[in-house]
Amino acid sequence: MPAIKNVNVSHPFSDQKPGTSGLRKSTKKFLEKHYLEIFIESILSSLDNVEGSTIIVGGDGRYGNDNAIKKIVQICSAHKVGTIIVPTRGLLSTPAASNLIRDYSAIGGIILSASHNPGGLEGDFGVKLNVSNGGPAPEFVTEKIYTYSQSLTSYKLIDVEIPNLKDEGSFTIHQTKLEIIDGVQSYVSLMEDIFDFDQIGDFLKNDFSIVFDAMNAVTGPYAKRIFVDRIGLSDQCLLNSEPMPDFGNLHPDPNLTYANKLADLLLNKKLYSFGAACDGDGDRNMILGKGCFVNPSDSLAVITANTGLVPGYKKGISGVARSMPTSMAVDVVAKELDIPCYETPTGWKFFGNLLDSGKITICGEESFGTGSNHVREKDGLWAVLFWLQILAQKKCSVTDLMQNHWLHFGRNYYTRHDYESIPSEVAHQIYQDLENQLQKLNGAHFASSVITQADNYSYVDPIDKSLSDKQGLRLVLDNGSRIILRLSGTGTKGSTLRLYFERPSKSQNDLFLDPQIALKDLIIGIDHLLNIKQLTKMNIPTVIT
Ligand code: VG1
Ligand code: CO
Repeated sequence: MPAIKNVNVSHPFSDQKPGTSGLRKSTKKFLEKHYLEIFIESILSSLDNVEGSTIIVGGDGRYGNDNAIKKIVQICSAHKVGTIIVPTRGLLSTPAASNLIRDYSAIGGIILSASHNPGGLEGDFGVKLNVSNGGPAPEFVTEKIYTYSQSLTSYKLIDVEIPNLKDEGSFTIHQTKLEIIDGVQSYVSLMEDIFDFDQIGDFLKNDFSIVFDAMNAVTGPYAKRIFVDRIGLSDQCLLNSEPMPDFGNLHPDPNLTYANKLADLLLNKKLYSFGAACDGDGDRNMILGKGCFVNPSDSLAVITANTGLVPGYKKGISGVARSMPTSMAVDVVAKELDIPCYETPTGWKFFGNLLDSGKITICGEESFGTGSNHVREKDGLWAVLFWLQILAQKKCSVTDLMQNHWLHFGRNYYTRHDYESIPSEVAHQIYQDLENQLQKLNGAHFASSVITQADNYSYVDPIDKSLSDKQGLRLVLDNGSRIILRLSGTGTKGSTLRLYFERPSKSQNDLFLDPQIALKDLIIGIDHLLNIKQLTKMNIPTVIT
């Protein structure tokens, strides 16, 4: 039997603090000697009951995926993990990982992904840890990992060759069983349990054309299995469906800027009735109709309003939750449905306790993320299927569905402006400036209204009572409008400033404006207050959602 090898490292790492969703760094940083290994050792040191346990390992296929998986298998076997489950080709979307963790009663999963960040040698790499409920590790766990990483000066591994990950098979490494499985099947079965594929198929084959863009990232194989093999559409409905280490140079962030080719097909050329895209690791989704972009906050509201049309939710939903910067469109729906609506900080980890305790069934974020209690992650393809099921039931277009929703519930105009990768000093200066002004802004006139609340958002988890403070600066106006300012916790270059604007519609005559026009006063007002354009030297944000 191969011996356990101890590897000493000359100095620990000081920069392995996980952000909003895992540890994200440039690919080159992760290739530095011992960098990945120390982080994995820190993860295993932080988890309880590692010996004899089951752990799921996979990633979104970006550069470094296979090598990282093999290293992790070597380190896990040195820690006497009982079983390691790896999907073929090492390809595993974040929601599918969440599902496998739950299916196999694993103590957790290690997902290799920097999500929507570009990949390749010049791009980013990342490691996310999900725990036994299938959800992202809560803050007290990530803090523990960070603490270990700052002091660890050695790690252990079993130095044997790991089989290639192409084919299914069962292997023994030291005392550990390595199972290479079909990673797609169990996720597809879960989707079949929730949705009526036959009804969706009949609808799509009758003159309702769809296109799905996997952005050369992880969702390609899942989408092929669902839409082509199972529902029976031609593979022409799939774009960029082969996962590539550099995502074919695409930036796998499904928004109007980075998924612009898809947006052009739907919004300008109007070639399809429905279009959708997912991000690198398959947890985000963008929904488009012919000539119609669905804002993710509206998507959450529409999904919540229509759960009765989806077999998996026919029995009813217990409640909903949204992240604080997400628009309050879903709050309006929850009120009518007479179910509770929770507000959490940004990041899926904050939904975990609410889902586990049964307080909510559906949740979502403005950042193209929606999900439910079927797993403990946001789920891109689930959201796409949800939309298709609603449309198949109602037999209507995306535009009609959206317009009817607003006519019934009113509209929360919404936009997010991102200033990406700006110098950190500038981002912090702008943030600090607003934070310093909070007190005096309370009660001040702003954009033809009055600020009734100006604070830095803090959250007490209703279940475990843990406190998360400094979660975003927020201005709430008398007329229900909100402006929020946050610094991103997922970027790897400089800092990214996110500004969120929202205003509820005033009447039935105020439903169909361009959001940039409807929110103009707020956008101009905050620029006057903080001088963003001048300080960032940018006339327009990098990304407008
Ligand atoms: C962003 C989004 C947040 C999301 C996170 C992870 O974080 O705003 O809503 O949960 O990405 O998504 P930030 O800190 O950059 O704003 V993913 O698709 O990277 O797992
Ligand atoms: Co993602």
